[in-house]
Amino acid sequence: MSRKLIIGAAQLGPITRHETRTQAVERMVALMHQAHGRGADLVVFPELALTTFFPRWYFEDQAEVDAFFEREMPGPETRPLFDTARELGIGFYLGYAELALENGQPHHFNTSILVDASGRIVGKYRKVHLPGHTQHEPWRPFQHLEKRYFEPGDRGFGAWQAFGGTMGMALCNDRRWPETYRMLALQGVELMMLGYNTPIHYPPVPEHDHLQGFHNHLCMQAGAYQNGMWVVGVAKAGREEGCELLGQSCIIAPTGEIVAMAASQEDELITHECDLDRTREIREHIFNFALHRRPETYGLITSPVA
Ligand code: ING
Repeated sequence: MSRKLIIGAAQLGPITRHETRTQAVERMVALMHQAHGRGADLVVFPELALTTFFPRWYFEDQAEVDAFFEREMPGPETRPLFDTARELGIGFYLGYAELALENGQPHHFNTSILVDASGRIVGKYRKVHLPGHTQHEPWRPFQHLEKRYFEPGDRGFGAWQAFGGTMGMALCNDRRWPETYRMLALQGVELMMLGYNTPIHYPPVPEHDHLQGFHNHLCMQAGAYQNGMWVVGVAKAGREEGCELLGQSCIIAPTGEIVAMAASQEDELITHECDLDRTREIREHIFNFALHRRPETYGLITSPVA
């Protein structure tokens, strides 16, 4: 029996600072209905999909920062996503800012969850690679304070049996690091999904601004091909609070081919029928890990930087 999944990549346009979670959720529910009309089994939303990308601003007051975080998932404002999942029989990936109380202590993570077609959370991932900086750097036209507002993910890279296959999750900057894909592939992941918020302007190296789209696809296409995995990358796109965010959400086959891509910088659904068994032509041949990998020669990769 073929294991074909119809995947929806649900790109979001800008979310303004004062847009409510309810408004953002309404936009996402509309995209889930659209996906249902195309027979989708799973819809992937962006990173931090419930609010504007707040790490672009420097906040002193932790209460102001915490206002962008979710203390419960689902909560009253996000429950309609879970209800819609159950009603339509569609799963979803959601990126959001997680405020977790562990041993009575608050912890802040850049998080994604995987929810199945019955509305149950089957997996949670906390972003490993946090880009940006921790202190206010006024020389920048906008900040990128993920290292200030989030703790590094404490759960590593996970794999979950769902939707008839092995699913994996990542978030934004993770897609630039080859280790992300390999860690998932070594766990048998056949389809990995990730959301991103990527400013076109990269203040430390502005000469790369015109290459953001190229680098975005380069990383995900290479990761897909070198690990024989479907890769679904979904943007928060467009001019958000004065900051241009890259769009070009896409679905990439295990061959590295982009099989679907968004054409706008707004809310847009793209879909593709992903045959999970197409991972085999790569995993059983050119990147057959058991036959060809030489981990005994790769020790440096996991040793800390000297
Ligand atoms: N955003 C960016 C990303 O990795 C960035 C940060 C932008 C890094 C441009 C390098 C160049 O896509 C997040 N949220 O990680």
